[in-house]
Amino acid sequence: MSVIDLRSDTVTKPTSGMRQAMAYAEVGDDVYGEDPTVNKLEAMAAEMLGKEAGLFVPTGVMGNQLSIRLHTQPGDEVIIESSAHILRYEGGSASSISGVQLCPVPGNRGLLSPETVELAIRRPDLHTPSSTLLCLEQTHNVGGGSVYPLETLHQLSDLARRHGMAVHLDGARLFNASAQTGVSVAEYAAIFDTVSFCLSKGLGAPVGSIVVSDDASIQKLRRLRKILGGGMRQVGILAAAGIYALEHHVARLVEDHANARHLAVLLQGIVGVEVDVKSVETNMVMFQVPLFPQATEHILGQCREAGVLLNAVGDRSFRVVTHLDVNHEDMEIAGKVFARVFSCL
Ligand code: TLP
Repeated sequence: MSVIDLRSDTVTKPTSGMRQAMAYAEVGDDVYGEDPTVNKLEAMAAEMLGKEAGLFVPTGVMGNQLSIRLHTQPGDEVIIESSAHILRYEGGSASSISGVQLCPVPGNRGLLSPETVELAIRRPDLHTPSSTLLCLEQTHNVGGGSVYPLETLHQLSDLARRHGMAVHLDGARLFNASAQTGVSVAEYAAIFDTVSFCLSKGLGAPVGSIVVSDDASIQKLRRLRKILGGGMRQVGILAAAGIYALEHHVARLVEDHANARHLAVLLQGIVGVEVDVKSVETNMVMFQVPLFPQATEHILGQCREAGVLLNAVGDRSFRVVTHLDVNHEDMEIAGKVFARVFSCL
């Protein structure tokens, strides 16, 4: 039985075209700056996002954490939405690596408003930490792939700058946002000092993220990456996958969004399933089955046995994510599996 893996868009496997590109990549020692394929990917990403330079890093976590380290001093406070990936899923690394504390601000589907951020920004005071960085997430993972309107991003960034703060974007899925709104990734990136985005999610590369910024910041980030053990050698083999992803897998993201919407509509037709179809903006669907008699683990097990993998995000609350390795027909099959599993409702 073939498995339909909807746990995350991180699960995709490289296509044969991508593997070919990896196999024939020109390589060199990237710590010496001599890997032509890495250099090409970094330049390409910087150009696409309209920034001076880019840095290839192994993971989205590293992209975020290097950026936090760049913008802060130990004891500073970082303002962040309370369900942000940096806060929930990065192992507390902002405090262990940068010695900062995170100030969680509640958002609506993960999206912050300027009014609530304004209240959270510390005013200069002997007693308090300094608010030096605002981190935003686009699209927002726990928010269900939600997308900030461009206007709100401008307002938040203007506000932060008025208070002398830097602004970082965890843009793990920035290309999904752009595919949904038609706003270019460069227009989004222009609002931020640093932007990290992932090649290994919707874009389908096996590994890698990029941080883009100005030349001076990327130089500092390159050193910080080395310090944290992220200086890689003949890594053009991986960068080639990233280049392939940027060349071949950006335009198709709208298909993932259509598949997610389709699955949400199928879920909506199942008695006892709570899903807000309107809130499905990109490649994620969040749904709940609050009255299901058995526990979350049981539901996951039932779906797994029927060949569908998904993740729980809370009690009887689930996330499904569409990506390169699933298609419209898989949505139909998954919809039928969910209907069967939840048929006792
Ligand atoms: N998200 C993963 C899990 O870690 C939850 C997923 O399956 O969605 N920023 C955002 C918004 C992310 O969603 C993720 C990964 C990261 C950063 C970290 O990326 P990696 O896994 O490459 O370190």
